[in-house]
Amino acid sequence: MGCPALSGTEDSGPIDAADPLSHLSSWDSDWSGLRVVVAGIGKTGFSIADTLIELGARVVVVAAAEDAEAQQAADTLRIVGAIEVLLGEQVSQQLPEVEGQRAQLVVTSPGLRPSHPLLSEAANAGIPVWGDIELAWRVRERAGRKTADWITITGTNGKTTTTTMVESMLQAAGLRAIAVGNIGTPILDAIREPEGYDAFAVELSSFQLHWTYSVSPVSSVCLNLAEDHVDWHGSFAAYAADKAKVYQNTQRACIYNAEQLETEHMVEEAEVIEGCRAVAFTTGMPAISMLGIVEGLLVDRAFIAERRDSAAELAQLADIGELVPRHQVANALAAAALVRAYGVAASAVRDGLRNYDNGAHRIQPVAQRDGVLWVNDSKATNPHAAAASLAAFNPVIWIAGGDAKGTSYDELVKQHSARLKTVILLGEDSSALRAALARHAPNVPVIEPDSGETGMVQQLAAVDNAQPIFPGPVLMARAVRAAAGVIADGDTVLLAPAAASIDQFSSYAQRGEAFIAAVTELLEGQATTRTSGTEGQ
Ligand code: UMA
Repeated sequence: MGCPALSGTEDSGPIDAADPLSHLSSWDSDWSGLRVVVAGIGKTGFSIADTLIELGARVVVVAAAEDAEAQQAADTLRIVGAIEVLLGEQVSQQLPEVEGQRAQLVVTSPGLRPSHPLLSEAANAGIPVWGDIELAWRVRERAGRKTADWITITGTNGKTTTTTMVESMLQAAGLRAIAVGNIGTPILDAIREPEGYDAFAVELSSFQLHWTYSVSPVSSVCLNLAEDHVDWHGSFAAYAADKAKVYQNTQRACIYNAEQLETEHMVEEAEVIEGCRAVAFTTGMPAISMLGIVEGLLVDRAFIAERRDSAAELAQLADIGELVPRHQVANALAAAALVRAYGVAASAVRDGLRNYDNGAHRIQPVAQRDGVLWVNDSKATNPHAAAASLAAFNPVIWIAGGDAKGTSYDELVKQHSARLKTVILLGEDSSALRAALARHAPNVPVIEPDSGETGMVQQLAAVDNAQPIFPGPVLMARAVRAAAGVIADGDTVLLAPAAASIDQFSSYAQRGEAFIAAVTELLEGQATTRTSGTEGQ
């Protein structure tokens, strides 16, 4: 492990071939004059550039985006001291010089693929490439400030839930803690908070893990592994290898999923700090060194002295919430294991679960009427996430489809075909899902809501540049009406797209809101029709 070797650097001091910038290991290291290119000017890129400028580095920012938001961020960075900010698709394809010289470091946003021309150019020139997480690890220590401990969380699904649960448990233990990373708050923003934190619950995407090298968390987990983001990583094996990096250098406990052997193998292969333990979570009865479920209780057989023949009660299943699918129990156990490794008391695990707010768009019951349950799982942006919510209901009218990100639907459809009553397709190109349905669920009716008017909606969007109009909400209303045409007592109408939203919506949140609005309108409309019908009789 380590950064690519840097050839021909003019850095002073001894050069470690594996990490030529190893002397940059705290906020108080000498960052002044370091020539850095920052790639991307979204949330992450801005936080990277802003931090490096504060540290005295010479920073050039480059990004493909040219919209108003990017321009505004560029203006701000120029004012605070960026040497140059270069925006535009073409200019973003090359590695710029910094004040006429080659950069000594590139710090990239997670959205850029490793094969991106700018990053390939850096790698070929032997310039180290870090992500914001690596930079954050290097600057986490600062004289006169509290240094936060890190608990790191990755996995194909359940990251956000588990990260939020960890945050809630840490806070219940009286610690100043915050959820950061892929969840939405760049970690560098939290690091620069003047008051400092005791601990970070760090959600890490595979993109972010790809560019980390020296992070050393107190405890870490890869919750599960299924095919996702193959287009970014190039292959499933490369994706899995990046996910496995979450365990590197873990100090106290690598937490793995006893029901997914791949995660155990990752722990076996990881280089960890001496004394670090491997601890599993299971939704079944726990063996020694595991957390699991016994008679409706979440129990710990890992972080107690008497673990050979007893278990400590942490919480009741009801503490997690009302509608508790199995994967949610797994997330709660993983979160509990992560914080127990950190020394959090059992009562804080329970209080953290009770306080935890199961955010919107994750298997969110929207309405129940005439024996039909309407459920919003817009957050299910890949087949593995959709499998978890499909498994919770039967029979299902399934609203699915969107940007498939190059993944395959065969396994998902094969596994759940028996519970499908009707499938309603969303998405600009639903061919992959349609083909999988034809192969593995040929008798299940497939409805494709008429997309005739969306061309017009898109044209409108082109005219009104300031306010992009997405065709998704119009199509969602049609999908919901189509579902209403086939429902019967006992059915669940489930929005679990198994795909990203960006082809037709601004975000998964907008997709979920559109579903809720369409269901509400439908049911309120029905109520009005019924009332007026009764009046007329
Ligand atoms: N850019 C380029 N060239 C490219 C791609 C992007 O120049 O080829 C530039 C864009 O012009 C723009 C910037 O990069 O200026 C955007 O950077 P970004 O795509 O990395 O997005 P950020 O706004 O920095 O948000 C990122 C995460 N986004 C991605 O990983 C794609 C956010 O996760 C995260 O919340 C945020 O950092 C804070 O840490 C989002 C996500 O979709 C929610 N994550 C994926 C997932 O969860 O599945 C991985």
